[in-house]
Amino acid sequence: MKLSKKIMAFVGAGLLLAGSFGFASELPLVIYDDAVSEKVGDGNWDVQLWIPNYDKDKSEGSCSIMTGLIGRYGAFAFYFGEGQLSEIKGKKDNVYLCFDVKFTKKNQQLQVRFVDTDDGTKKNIPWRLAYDLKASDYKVDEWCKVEIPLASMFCWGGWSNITNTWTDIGSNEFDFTRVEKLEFAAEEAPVSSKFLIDNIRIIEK
Ligand SMILES: [Ca+2]
Repeated sequence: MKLSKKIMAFVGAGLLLAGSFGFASELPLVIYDDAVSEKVGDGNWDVQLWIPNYDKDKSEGSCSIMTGLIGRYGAFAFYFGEGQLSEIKGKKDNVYLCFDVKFTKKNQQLQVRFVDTDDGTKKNIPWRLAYDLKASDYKVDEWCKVEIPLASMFCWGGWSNITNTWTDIGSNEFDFTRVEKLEFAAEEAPVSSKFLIDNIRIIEK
């Protein structure tokens, strides 16, 4: 797992300040506009392309992210502090994950998902709340606005990196009081080409 300096500092702060690190973010929460927000950390693994794109090709502002070349199960992710998304619990029906994306190939596909914390116990399984993002559902080679109602995302289980076990889920047990990260993961297949993403945020309507 390749972590940026920012996320390393973030993890360190989380360890050092455990107990005082839990803060809730007001909505809307900007995760990325022209840079990754100071309110979140970021990291990626098995992602060969992840660069700021300052040329004209962005959906707004001065910069977007050019990414891609992601191996199967590779992902880029944005990390939250303990309890940072707890405000969403109870009003999920009015909350949306939004971003702008420009695909370059019709076969590009990612799973976008919130992932809960993992402590290796059955009490805190890292449930995934997911949406399958497929270029085939959008136009290619132009910026598209994606707006995902959190109520439409599906909870399909959890993989623990501590116990190396998968747990199926029968009902929606995803817990917004302990979200660790938002991942863009090559779950079904590698993404062997580039694409652009911008303006990632969580909003309330
Ligand atoms: Ca931008």
